[in-house]
Amino acid sequence: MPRYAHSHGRYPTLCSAHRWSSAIAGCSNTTTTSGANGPMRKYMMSLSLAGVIALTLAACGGSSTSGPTIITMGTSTFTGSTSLTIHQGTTVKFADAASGATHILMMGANGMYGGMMGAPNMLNSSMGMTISPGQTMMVTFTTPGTYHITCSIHPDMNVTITVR
Ligand SMILES: [Cu+2]
Repeated sequence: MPRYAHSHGRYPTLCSAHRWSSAIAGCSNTTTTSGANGPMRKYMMSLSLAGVIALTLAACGGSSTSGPTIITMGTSTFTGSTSLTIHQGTTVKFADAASGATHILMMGANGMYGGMMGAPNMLNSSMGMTISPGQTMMVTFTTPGTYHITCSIHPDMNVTITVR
């Protein structure tokens, strides 16, 4: 990705959103980073802004290969976060609660299919991805973009995944 794709320096609000999503995506968690690099962070303060940005990006990129992000669903709703930002190549776990209902997830919004270039194949069809109670499906997002996913059975189920 472009070196300054996240624009941490210029858009602090984007940065905090990014850090939040990074924790979910398995990016280096803030507590661990500050704990392990206490003296390092002090040193970073004296570096140029560009240097800090580069270090931040490096820290994030290095951990983007860890565990999958999880999207959970119950009987007729997504029960966890419905807006995620992940690094490209991240595998997202779609987990249906054992007490949940069958869901048919696909690209689109409000229960209506809407294909999107670059979306994972298993979601990019009006047939959708059927997920039964207790089932977990793994979907890898390889192409940057903003993807809207809905359930054709439950139009109120909408989740947005931003891939960077
Ligand atoms: Cu559903």
